[in-house]
Amino acid sequence: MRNPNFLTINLILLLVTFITVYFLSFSLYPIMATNSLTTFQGPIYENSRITSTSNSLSGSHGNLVNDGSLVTSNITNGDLPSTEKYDKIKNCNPDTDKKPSSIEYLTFFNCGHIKSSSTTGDGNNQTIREFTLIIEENQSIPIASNGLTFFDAWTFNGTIPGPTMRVTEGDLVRINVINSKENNHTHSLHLHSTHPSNMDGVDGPGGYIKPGQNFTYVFTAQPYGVYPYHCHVSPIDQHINKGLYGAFIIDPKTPRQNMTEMVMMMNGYDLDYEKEGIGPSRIPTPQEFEEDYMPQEFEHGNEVYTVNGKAFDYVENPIPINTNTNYRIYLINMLEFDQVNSFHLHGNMYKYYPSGTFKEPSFENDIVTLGQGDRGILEFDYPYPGKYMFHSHINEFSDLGWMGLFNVIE
Ligand SMILES: [Cu+2]
Repeated sequence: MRNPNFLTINLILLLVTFITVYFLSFSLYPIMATNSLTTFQGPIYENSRITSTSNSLSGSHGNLVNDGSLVTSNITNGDLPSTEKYDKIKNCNPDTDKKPSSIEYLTFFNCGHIKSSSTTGDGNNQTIREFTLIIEENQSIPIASNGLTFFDAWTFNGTIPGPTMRVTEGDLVRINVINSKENNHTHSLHLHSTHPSNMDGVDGPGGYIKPGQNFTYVFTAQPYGVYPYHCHVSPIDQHINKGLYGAFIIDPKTPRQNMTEMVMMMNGYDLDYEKEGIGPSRIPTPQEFEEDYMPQEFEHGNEVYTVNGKAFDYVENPIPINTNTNYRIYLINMLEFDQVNSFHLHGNMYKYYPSGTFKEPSFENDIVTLGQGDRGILEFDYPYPGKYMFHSHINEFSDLGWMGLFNVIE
């Protein structure tokens, strides 16, 4: 006969297991429900018929800087604006197919198509934003006001830099990247910010979009800040040098102080990338010298430096701004082949927020030096009218195009 204690212990164990499973199923339910909203839709591996954007460049260099006063913002913590109201505050441009000129690019924010709102597990609404990026090779892009053209450029939606995508922290973002079937190279979209590995544009299907294929990157936007995006297919420096990059802004749920905003992306062009050969990387060791071995590496260098893609454009078209008015610049450095770049403002100081991920400025200065991919937010207002330069404080870069002017009007 079996020990009755043994039976009792078994019964108790069975009861404890049952109770645990029962309560676990309830506690996991909201998590599962939330995850279903961010479930990856999966790539669409079919030859998409690409309809190229037919909007021509407007060529308008008129009144381009928004006065930032479309909507009066009196928002405090806990009083969040509606998606529609916030998009107006952000100066979102409804014409998401438009290819802005480098002048228009300053204030051209693409906030995507809002599909619908979903309710998350915590009962809050989640805004869903959809973007389409079409990669095209063999593009001719004007890169200086003297008519200099970058032939065989590669673009996101036909411009260098690509469109400035703008979302709010917590939004569900879907970016469909289409690699045009006329292209000859594999590409990807690598976004900075926080997201799952399979949405990083490096590993898996999202890291290798072949010509004629597309991939939809899906993630919840976090944390707020200013970020670069770029293609991450090797050789990465070539895919970036060709033009595959742009700005990505995640706005905080509680809006920053309302002011006129601009994007400035610092870049460069190595126009003879293909022709550049190998050069000595270091002095050979005595043994290498004896063996007639010369250590070598590829060397590349930029011939043109710009902010927003076109050399000297803001010298010939100074940016009109007003005295005693607040301005904000989202600044990103996407310069390849040079270790650093910088932004120097004349006749003024600015508050600087590294990466834009904190609401208090880290310092006040008239120069900031950035490495490749680094970025931040500048805020300033001018007390005195007149023309003021802004440029790289590396004079080689400013002489080769990275220079502009603010025309401050009383
Ligand atoms: Cu690429």
